[in-house]
Amino acid sequence: MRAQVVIIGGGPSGLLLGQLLHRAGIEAVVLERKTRDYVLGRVRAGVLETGLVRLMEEAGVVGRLHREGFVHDGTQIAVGGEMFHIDFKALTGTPVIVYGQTEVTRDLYDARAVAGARTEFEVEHVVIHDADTDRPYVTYDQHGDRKRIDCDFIAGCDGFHGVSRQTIPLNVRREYEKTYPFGWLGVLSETPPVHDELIYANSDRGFALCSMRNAHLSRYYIQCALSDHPEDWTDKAFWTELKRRIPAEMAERLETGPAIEKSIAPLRSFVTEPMRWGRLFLCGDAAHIVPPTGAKGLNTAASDVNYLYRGLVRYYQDGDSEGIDRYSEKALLRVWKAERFSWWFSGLLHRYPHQSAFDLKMQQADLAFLRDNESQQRAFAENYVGLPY
Ligand code: FAS
Ligand code: PHB
Repeated sequence: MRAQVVIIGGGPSGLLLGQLLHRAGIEAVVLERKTRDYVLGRVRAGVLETGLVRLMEEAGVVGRLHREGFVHDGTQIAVGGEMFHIDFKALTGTPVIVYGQTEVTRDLYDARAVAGARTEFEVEHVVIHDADTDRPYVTYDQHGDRKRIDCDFIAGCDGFHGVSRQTIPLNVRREYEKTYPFGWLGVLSETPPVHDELIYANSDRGFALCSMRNAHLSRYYIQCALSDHPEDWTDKAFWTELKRRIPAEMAERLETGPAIEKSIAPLRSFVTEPMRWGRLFLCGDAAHIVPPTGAKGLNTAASDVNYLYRGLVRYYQDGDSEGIDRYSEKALLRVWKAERFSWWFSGLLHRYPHQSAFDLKMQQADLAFLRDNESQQRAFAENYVGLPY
């Protein structure tokens, strides 16, 4: 079999790239390890930058997003029981959209099915061959049969644990990593959000985040020990701890309910360079990971897709390879800015083991500066709503 582009991974990166390429008349096959329902069962990101929304518009997949997504003009930052607001709209003219990654992925799968574009589920043992030649191909097993797809290009959209990054030889790859000494315990509950904006909280008991998916579905997180497991936390224990970390007024009005999903995500900053090797291009979590504090994971995957999509269109339509040749350089410029913001924002809000009294004073001064200084708030807002592509 042959395709112009093979996309490994049917998460948001792979599906968004596939849909954009399809609309440009470029044939791409998506290979996904799991089933559609398994992929949709993951609860992850919740905040979309307008850059991602514009790409979804270009992909022709924004009906539900515009109907059901919440436009947020700002966010709340809570410090030791007091809250202050950062007004994205006033500071940058740009809002963010709150719409779950699960729904983005669902919309993209539905669009792909309507377009009749090819997605192979439950593939195993994907191997990338000859990526450093002009005749690459991919082999994989599916329901006991070995299959092969010859192609022009391969997009590695298979996340942090995929095969794509590992295909790039160790003597070519440079990896940068920082792990964090805590995780996020997340709960999804069929309860109304506690506030109409997100609340990021720095409390002396640790970080907490109050988010949402819609008017009847809320998403909450608390910083937890890396040794914790979701089953260590009863719903009651979770709600009690969350209430202790958010302002009293919010704690009083918080509506609790059964957790319909409860999971722990470790936090990591990670980047691999380069994001291209021959005919193989890495996109999204396959190339980089951020702590979810700044809501940059999904959104930085989208900017990768933007650069790769436009580079491939230029190649196929104009025979001009400059876009794909500069892909890694351009994508990494924005990746590192998202890494910096996510690292900085995580340092501002979390309590670190062995934080000295001086470190705590620095954190509090940083928070006070953000509260009191308009230019610091503008810099925050510009990063949060999304730096330009
Ligand atoms: P994904 O990991 O989403 O998708 C990769 C796909 O490739 C998966 O469907 C996988 O099954 C498939 N795959 C893997 N190996 C394969 C192989 N060998 N062959 C075929 N297919 C293969 N970001 C935020 O902004 N906010 C958050 O709150 C947030 N929470 C997160 C919580 C968790 C537990 C995790 C892991 C990530 C979280 N993220 C969050 C980041 C997340 O949203 C990612 O940035 C986003 O999923 C990136 O999308 P993809 O690059 O498509 O990778
Ligand atoms: C979420 O709603 O899941 C969410 C929102 C903002 C973040 C992280 C996660 O920074």
